Amino acid sequence: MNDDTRKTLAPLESNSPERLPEIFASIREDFDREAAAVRDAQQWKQLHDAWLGRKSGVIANITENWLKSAPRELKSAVGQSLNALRAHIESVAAQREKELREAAEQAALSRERADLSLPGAIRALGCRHPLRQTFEEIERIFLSIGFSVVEGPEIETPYYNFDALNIPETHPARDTMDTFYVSTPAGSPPRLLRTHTSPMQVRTMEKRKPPVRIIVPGRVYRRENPDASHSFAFHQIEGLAVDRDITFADFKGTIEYFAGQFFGPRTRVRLRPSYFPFTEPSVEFDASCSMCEGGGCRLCKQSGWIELFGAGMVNPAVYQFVDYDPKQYCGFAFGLGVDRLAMIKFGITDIQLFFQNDARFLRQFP
Ligand code: FA5
Repeated sequence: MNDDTRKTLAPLESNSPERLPEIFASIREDFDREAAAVRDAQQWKQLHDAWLGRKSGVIANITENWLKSAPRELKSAVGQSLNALRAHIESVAAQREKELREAAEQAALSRERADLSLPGAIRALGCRHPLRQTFEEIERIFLSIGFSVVEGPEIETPYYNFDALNIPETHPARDTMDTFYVSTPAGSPPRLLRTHTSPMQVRTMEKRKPPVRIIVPGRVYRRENPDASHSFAFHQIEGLAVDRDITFADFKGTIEYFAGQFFGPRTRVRLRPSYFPFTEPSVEFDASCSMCEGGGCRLCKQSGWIELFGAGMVNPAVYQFVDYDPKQYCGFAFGLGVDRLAMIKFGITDIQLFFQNDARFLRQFP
């Protein structure tokens, strides 16, 4: 059926009623032929509009021009033929639309087929923070000589942070560790942010009998003005070894073994006498400055040396707080400044860089 025919359906009266089936069969053939010629969705839409369009489609046209004006005796027959024709067209339309949709999907799929030979998207990998690397390296060294790792609370009581370490309230050593106190409800015991990892010496000895060989990694806090080598929150690793017959030679051998493993041969180290209320004798362990290599600079305050940790033989006064017999047991303890060790190891000249999370800095430690 071409466009002209659609527009000019001959009045039904001019066709004899007996020819109705033949007329509708011929219209249906026209549709089938046109539908078979459709190749894509756009052509299909045109055909769909031409036949099923609400205003000027063939079905609408037959309804308007034939059905409505059909003589009474023909109305039912025209109606039935028209319904059969519409049902046929709609079922073909549904089938063709399904086929076209599937064909379009198939075409899209074959266009979008994954090319497995293409290189994948490369994701930027993060890296371990230099302080974490330093913690892991120190732990590895001490684990290899029989120490084990324990951890303790960052919020402490004055008893563990000071008193049980032989630093009573009036002791001047409390002033060297200017302390952050935590506000607590009225009537409850005072709490503070631990100023060093040494409270874990006492907590461990309270729970375990000798032999004890532990290290305690952790964060500590002091009211300090930040500069290139000082921070108000920094990191320490406490070490403690207590047994029968431990001597100063065992202590020196242990920390020299650690220094050799950690720094290698280039960095120079030295021990110098010091004072801590919880060790007797006490020493300070220094390494040559990573920035000036001993010549004197801003980082080492012109001394050529950077203080890395304090250490010494456990003061027998401490054993009394943990019920150890000082006549039977002795040992050594040390408190490594992890940030300072990392600075020397990686040649970092400002401790503040560890805490700024600048990706340009962190990227340098893959
Ligand atoms: C102590 O904290 C003792 N508890 C160490 C100790 C343990 C001695 C066991 C004897 C036996 P000191 O205050 O010196 O000691 O701190 C230890 C190390 O922490 C220092 O050598 C230094 O490397 C580091 N340190 C101290 N203050 C700071 C700071 N503000 N910023 C960064 N590192 C610091």
